[in-house]
Amino acid sequence: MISMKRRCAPNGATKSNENGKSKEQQLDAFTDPNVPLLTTDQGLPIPDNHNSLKAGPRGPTLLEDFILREKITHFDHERIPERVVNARGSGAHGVFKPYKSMVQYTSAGFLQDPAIETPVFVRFSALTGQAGSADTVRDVRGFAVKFYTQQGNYDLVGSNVPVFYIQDAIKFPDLIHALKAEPHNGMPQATSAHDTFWDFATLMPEATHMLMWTMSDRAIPRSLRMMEGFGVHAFRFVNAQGVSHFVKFHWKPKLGVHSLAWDEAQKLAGKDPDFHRRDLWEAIDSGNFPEWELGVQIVDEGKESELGIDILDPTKLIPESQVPVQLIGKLTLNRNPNNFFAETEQVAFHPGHLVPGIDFSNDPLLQGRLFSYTDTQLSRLGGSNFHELPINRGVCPMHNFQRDGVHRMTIPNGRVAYEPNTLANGTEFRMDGAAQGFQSYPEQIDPPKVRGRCPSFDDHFSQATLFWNSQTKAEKDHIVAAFRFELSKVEVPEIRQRMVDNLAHVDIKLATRVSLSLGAGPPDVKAAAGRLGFRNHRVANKVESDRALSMTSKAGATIKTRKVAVLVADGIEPATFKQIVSDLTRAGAVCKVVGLHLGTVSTASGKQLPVDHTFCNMPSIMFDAVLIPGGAQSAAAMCAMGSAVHFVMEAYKHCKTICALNEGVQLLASLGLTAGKNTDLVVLPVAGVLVADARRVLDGQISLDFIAAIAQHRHWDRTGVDAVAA
Ligand code: HDE
Repeated sequence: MISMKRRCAPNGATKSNENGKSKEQQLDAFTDPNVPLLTTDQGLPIPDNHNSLKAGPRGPTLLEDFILREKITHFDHERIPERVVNARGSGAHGVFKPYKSMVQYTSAGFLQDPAIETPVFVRFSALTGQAGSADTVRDVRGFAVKFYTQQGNYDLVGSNVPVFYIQDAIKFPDLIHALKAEPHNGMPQATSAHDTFWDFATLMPEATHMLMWTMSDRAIPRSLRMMEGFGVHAFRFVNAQGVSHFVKFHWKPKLGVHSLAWDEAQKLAGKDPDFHRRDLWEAIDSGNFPEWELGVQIVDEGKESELGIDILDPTKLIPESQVPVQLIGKLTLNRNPNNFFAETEQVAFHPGHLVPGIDFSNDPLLQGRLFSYTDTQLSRLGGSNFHELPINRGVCPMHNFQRDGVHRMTIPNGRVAYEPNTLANGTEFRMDGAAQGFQSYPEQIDPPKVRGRCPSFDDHFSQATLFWNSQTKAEKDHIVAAFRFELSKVEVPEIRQRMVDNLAHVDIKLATRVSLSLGAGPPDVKAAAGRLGFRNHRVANKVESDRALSMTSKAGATIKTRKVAVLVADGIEPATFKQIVSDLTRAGAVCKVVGLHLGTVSTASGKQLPVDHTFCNMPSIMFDAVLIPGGAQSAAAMCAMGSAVHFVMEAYKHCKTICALNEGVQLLASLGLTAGKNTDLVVLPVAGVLVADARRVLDGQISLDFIAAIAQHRHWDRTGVDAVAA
């Protein structure tokens, strides 16, 4: 039996630098060799791929044209059902390496030794929309990682929000039906801003904590590379001695956690629906490999009751200030897929793909997921052999007597497809309850059978309040604005009122601010508490606020891969900006010259400067910062160009860093940021708006200031942005 003969070290770990390569080599064997010749599926060379077989040059096409029929038939069946949730996604290959051995806590082979490099495939996704929906919609993002370990595939199928909307799997179909496009008219696409979602969410107060997250900027990430990931549920680490600890998983991005502005996200959905996919692809393609550190919060078995929450409740998190996150390894995405369909679309994750040393908790949401993920592949990938698709194959030997089924690819040997047997290779495999392979944690369970929920799940608001208390002023403003936006799309006033009343249990100021723009009545705590389904046995939070819940605590301080637009027109003065561009590039930013048209612009000294993009095809929403160089003629020309003025106003509105040099400051006049005229122009001090004359450019100070300002990502506390008409 192959399973008895695996050539791997105890724990299944093979110490070799080749581990990381093993998946790549395996995929190579399945990759199209690009034969320079067109053939049929059977390998018959095709004589002519432009003309079908006809009865005469002007006659009807013949049914016997098997080449035409084969091609059209294959085309007719190109589509498979998209994922029922998380349909919109982007993937990449990479590797994971632990920083240290976790042997104290888990026997998982891939976490035993820093020398072990495990290949991974990661798929990021958005929960709500269809496969063709826009990337930048307000939504929770999926963060699914498949580790191809020497003990089998381990899938960590998480998201960028540490909690979920519901507590029990039985409500998942209801949640998704309420969230997705409404069934009668198929609208709206990829957004929760409609009646059915808020109808459901307001009747399910347990959703309130996650609503706070999805109404926050976490739900509109600047980049998939700049968001945290969470395993959400409590899992178990189990060591070789059988000792179990609860564990919550985190992914911490090396680039910091950053978001878009809501107005920007909505515009991007139209101007570049592939914004996140493109950003991930381009970063990997240019060698800027995204990295995350794997973090764990470990809780001793038996001590979970001291947390003040029920660790099995997926609507709760463990504050990092209560149980610090230990960083235990690093994930690097270093290769784009060769083929979107074969890899990103056909990859099949499953929270039940475990390795020895990692086990489940009894979280009732997780328990339901354990059924769903294999079941859904039967219709999505067409049968029970989806594990044989190249992207889903493990890199260690696999053997069992599961047999046949649609699209079986492996060819089993011999007459034996059962166990125990003596007819195969003479070895009888019989290990009832033996101590090898995966061992389920032998948790003591002696329960009555109940269809119900534990009262310890009845606290629905305390962590929503904790989240609110942990936000900065700007973050709170954005949450209020998001609630107002979403609820203003809700047509039934009673639903809007219900949400306002529920929010009163989170924070009365929040509820009042939301109610004001909705024409709703004042928040009514009692009305909310009187409604069916309302269960609030509020517990006191162990911490009042937690800095880790605010994105500002995770900003990072790098400008690597940040995009900077250099605005140009004829008459531009290159001497003023070339040094800055080279300083920014050295710091890792990507600078692009943007003008009215492609081709070149003439500089003040009559040279030609190539233009990368136009104001139209790469508007400000596709950049992180703007540089307006000097040059009297170019500044005057851009001031007269609506598209250039709009570019600057929009970047300003979205709180981006803007740096204007010499005469370039004239472009800030349209923002009302200046006083005086021409040479006497004075720019009023505003967060993230930098101006410089030739002297400051030469001494290099402006480059340093510009880099520091871009590294802050956005200047969210910039005042008066609502007054900007862009
Ligand atoms: Fe999923 N989920 N889910 N989910 N989920 C799927 O599996 C499901 C849940 C998550 O990139 C489906 O292969 C149920 C929580 C991600 O391919 C499906 C329940 C979290 C992905 C399914 C949940 C997730 C999925 C659809 C409640 C965050 C995309 C296609 C009991 C921790 C994986 C598929 C990828 C995908 C079911 C709840 C994350 C239908 C029944 C909570 C990231 O099986």
